[in-house]
Parts: sequence; C-alpha cells; structure tokens
Amino acid sequence: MALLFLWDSGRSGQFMNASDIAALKKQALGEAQAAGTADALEQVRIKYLGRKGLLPGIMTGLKDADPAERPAMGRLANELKQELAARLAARRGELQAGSAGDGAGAFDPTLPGRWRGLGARHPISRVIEETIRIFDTLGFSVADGPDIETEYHNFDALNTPDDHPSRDTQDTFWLEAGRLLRTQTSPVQIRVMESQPPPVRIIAPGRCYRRDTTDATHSANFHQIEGLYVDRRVSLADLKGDITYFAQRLMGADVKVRFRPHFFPFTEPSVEYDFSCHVCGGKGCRVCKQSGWIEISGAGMVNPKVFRKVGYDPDAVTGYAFGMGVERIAMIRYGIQDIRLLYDNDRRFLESLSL
Ligand code: 2NL
Repeated sequence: MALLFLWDSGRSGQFMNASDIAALKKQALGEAQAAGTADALEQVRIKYLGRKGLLPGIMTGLKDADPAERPAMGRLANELKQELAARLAARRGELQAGSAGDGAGAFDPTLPGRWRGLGARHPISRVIEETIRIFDTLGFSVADGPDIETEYHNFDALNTPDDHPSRDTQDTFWLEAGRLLRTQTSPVQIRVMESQPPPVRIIAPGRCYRRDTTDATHSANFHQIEGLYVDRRVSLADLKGDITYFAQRLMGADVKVRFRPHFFPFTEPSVEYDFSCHVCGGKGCRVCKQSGWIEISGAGMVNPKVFRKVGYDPDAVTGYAFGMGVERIAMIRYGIQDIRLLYDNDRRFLESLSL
C-alpha cells in the first residue's frame, strides 16, 4: 500500500523513502517550534502523532516499502516520533513559562487539580458548639450581645464594687465615652433579663477582653461561655447537677465534679468547680499536678442585688449562673500546652487534634 494519501498536498502520488521521512521530521520539528499557543501545539501533535496522524500511517505503510530500505526507514520514523515528542514537551514548557500569570495560555485544563485539604474545625469552635449542644438538651438557648459594652452592663449591674480591681485600667480595655470591651459575657445575660420576664434559661458564648500580658496560659482576647437559669425555686442542687451532667457529656461519663466555696460579687453563695483529671482518672499525674483535680471556673446563685437591678423580684425567683473559659477547656480536652497555638491558625496544628 502506498503512503501517498498521508503526505502533504503537493507530494501526493509518490511513494515514500528515507529522505521523505527526514524531510517530514524537519517539517514537524519546525511546526512544533513555531506553535505560538498550547492549542496550536496540540494541533501539531495530532497532525503527526495522533491516532490518525502521519506517523502511525508511515508505520503501517512500512510493510509496503522496499525491503532494502525498510530498516532504515523504520529507524528514521522512530527518531521522528521521539524527537517530535521531546520537542512538543519542551515547547509546551516554554509556552507555559512565557504566559504564566497572564491568563489564557497558562491554564492547562488537562492537569490534575492541586489538593488543598478540607481543613479542620477550630478547637475553640468545637468546644463552643459542643457546649451549646449539651445545654440544648437541658432546655438552654443561645444568647448574644455586643463586644463593646457600657460600664453599667459589664460592672454595675453585676454588683461589682466601684473600687473593684477588675474595673482598673490595668485590667479593662476602656474606650471613649465610658465604653469598654466586655471582660466577661455576663452583660449578655443582664441584657436578656432586662428585656424579658423570667423564666430564663440561656448560655452566652463569646469573645472577652482583658488587659493581660500574653503567656502560655493568658491571652488579652479569649472566649467565655456563661450560663444563666432563672425560675421559681432554682437551687444550688440544680447548679451542681447540671454542671456535673455537662462535665460528663463533654469529658467522659466517669468524670467527677468538685465544688469549693468562693466569692463573687454577682453570686451568693459562690463556688469554684473542678473536674476530676481525665488523664489519670483522679489518681494524680503531671497534668493535674498530682492533685487529681483540674480547676475549671466559677459559679453560684445569682445575687439578689443583681435581680433587683434588672427588675426581677428576688422573693419570687432564684437562679444559678456559671462561667467558663473556652480556651482553658479546649487546652484540657485536647492536651494543648500553650494558649498561643489556638491563635496561630497553623493547619498542621489544627489537623493534628483528634476528636
Ligand atoms: C468566673 C466564672 C462566673 C457568673 C460568671 C453571672 C452572670 C449573671 C449573674 C450572676 Cl447575669 N452571675 N455570671 C457567675 C459566677 C461565675 O464566671 O470565674 N468569673 C470570675
């Protein structure tokens, strides 16, 4: 069979020999080098190397060539194939490099995509979301409020004395016109009580601000979750039961909770509460400093003076309130040694934390 039909117009009607293949190679390499776009380059590839291209045709036609010339022609055809493939690849690289950044030509839709990973939920978000879910089962809803607060909502309404050290400019970020960055999320609960009659059952997660110098366990910007339950005959027993239920849902069914007497101006009586150490089970280890207990935060029965400030009748209702630091719980839960890791947003760190 003749190769005529494969040849460029003008050459048709002739049989092919070794010098024809050499000429064809020169032409193919020239066309590859001249291609100005990825599309044009692909057309050259299809023309010569494609399934119905010139080269496969030559290969098929070899069997009809002069037996004396056949080996040399086969070698030349193979050279053509290899050199053209190499030139196409090189030219593709040049075109990509040359047009990188300027749009169209740089984009090769045939390349596989670059996997960027799914990322990971931040441990602070995880603790907040899980706490919301646990208290939801106890009938609590979520309340929100402004980060920029009045001195009244952040301090006065909470029965914090005028000369209390937490009001000091050393401890609070004061803004213009007597405003401040809230130092706890309690003002959210004050606002809720001001705006609706009892009963109230809410938790308030959110950002808080204190003039702390950053170290492994302090950050000027941190997160807190406070809870408030107001109704007829709410007691300290309700507080103890609900905090214990929360601790066991969050940290494990065998966690114990210990309550110690304390003082806060906004609650009376007040307690601090500890969880038994989830690492050693209470036996004593490095994490709990051999005590078997890990200090979590404070709570108590809402001070009647706070109820009067928001217009609730302390003879008709009682309530409990608690607060906790989200960073502290996340660090305990995930074994994080330095609070600053929570703010670096290094994905290697975030993805290393298991459930
Ligand atoms: C802590 C833990 C606490 C409250 C927050 C609160 C809120 C209202 C009324 C009464 Cl509206 N109390 N919140 C109570 C006890 C502890 O946070 O260690 N704070 C210094």
